[in-house]
Amino acid sequence: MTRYLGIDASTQSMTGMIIDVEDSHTLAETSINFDEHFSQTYGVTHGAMNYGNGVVHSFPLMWVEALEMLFDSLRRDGHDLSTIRGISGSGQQHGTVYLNDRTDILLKNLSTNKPLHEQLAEAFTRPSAPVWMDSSTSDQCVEIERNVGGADALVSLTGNRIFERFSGPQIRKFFETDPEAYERTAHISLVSSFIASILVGEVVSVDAGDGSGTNLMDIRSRQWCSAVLDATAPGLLRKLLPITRSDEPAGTIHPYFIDRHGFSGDCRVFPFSGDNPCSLIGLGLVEAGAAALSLGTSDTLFACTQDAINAAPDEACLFSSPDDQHYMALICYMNGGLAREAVKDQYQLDWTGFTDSLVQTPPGNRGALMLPYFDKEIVPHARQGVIRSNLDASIASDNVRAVVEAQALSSKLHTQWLENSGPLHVTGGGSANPEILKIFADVHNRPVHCHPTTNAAALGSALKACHADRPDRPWIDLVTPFVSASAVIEPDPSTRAIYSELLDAYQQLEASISS
Ligand code: XUL
Repeated sequence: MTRYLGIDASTQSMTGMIIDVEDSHTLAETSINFDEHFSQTYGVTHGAMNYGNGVVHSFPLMWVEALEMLFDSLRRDGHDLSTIRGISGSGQQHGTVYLNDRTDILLKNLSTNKPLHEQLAEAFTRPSAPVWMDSSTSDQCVEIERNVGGADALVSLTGNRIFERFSGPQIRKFFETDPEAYERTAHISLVSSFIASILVGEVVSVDAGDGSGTNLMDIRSRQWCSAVLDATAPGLLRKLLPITRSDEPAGTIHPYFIDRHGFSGDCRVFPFSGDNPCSLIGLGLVEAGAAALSLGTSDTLFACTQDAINAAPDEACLFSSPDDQHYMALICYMNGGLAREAVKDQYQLDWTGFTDSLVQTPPGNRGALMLPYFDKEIVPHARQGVIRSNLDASIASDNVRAVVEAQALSSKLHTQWLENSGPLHVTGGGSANPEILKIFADVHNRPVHCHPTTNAAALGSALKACHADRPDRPWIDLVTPFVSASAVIEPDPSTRAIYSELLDAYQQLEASISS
């Protein structure tokens, strides 16, 4: 058996990808969209529930239902799950799942008589899970930083400044607002390790890739950092399992999945990681230097680095790579896919109309600019509110170009410290649109490499499962046949001066609101 399954539990959908590493072939790629299936039952929009004041949660039981639907869908499409040798996966980063002391027994005793979500309904001390879009923890960020001895102390320990969406501040908020439920919480999982736990039938560890998105992990030792745990919430170490190596099996698949979905009893589950760390692998960034752009619900720009970078600006994050050797430096935008969609909806366009607008408008938009803060922004840290400069709000096409150019200009402006000039590898739903990519290629003045799949996180997960199963095979040999560019978009030299001028104007506009 040479087949591996990668599962990506992302913000808006759950995707499964089956690869065969013998002939380097993708056999299946299927997604379950949360809004399509669960907007009625869980009330989600874009996969989450926005409660206002920066509070954004999603529902672990919804992910459980989606997981089963995914397996049903793969089987309906004719895929024999008994041929899968190993599974790994990824989850939207930073989200936390709060489990009570009955969870171990519920997971262990899963029975095929009932669907999973009914059996796990009593497993939570909190029915919803704060996700990466939650920005309601500013007070907790200040408190944790102060408790640790300041921002610099936290960076030197964890590699990261404190971020509202990171798990540490979210956990502290839960402890402060519902101490009784926090006390009853036996385990805190991340989205990634929660899905892996269900497959194995016991609560399993997070890997260092996702552990680094918690503000709780020592970035060098790749283990929990007791000084930060103590600064965050009491008794936290007991609720977190030790961080695991990526190639350490989490366990074999629980008999529930053998009986109900036809998996083989030999199928092993390997640690899941974050969606961005898995995309790093799925785009082939297993050697230092290469950089990538993910145009998903969030937009992220990241690079594989040899060392833990210390010179990064405050807004940058540093994660461990799931290869357990390298690191990844990353910036993350709140106003990515949802900002593009907001403009599309505001002007009552469909995606074809959105793309036509990009075709009809000139590079540089005649100097029109937008700061597309449809929601509070992370890079730079800015409050909600769309700002237009020389941009007529009544002209749909100009606003479409303005949102995409703003995203490209901002990602150029805020990654100059990366000193990275090679091609940009792209993934995420937005990367299926060549007109969007053209703007990124021109603004960054570097080629954009498109990949055969826009689901690099799921592909990276499947590749991770294979590597953990056969650790003797070098990463580069494993990933190369899966990641060769399917198209290359070269920058248009005639736009260079236009975008260089526009970048200065964008920088000034951004600076004018940050004071
Ligand atoms: C990264 C981040 C998002 C989520 C959702 O720091 O918050 O990219 O991982 O994809």
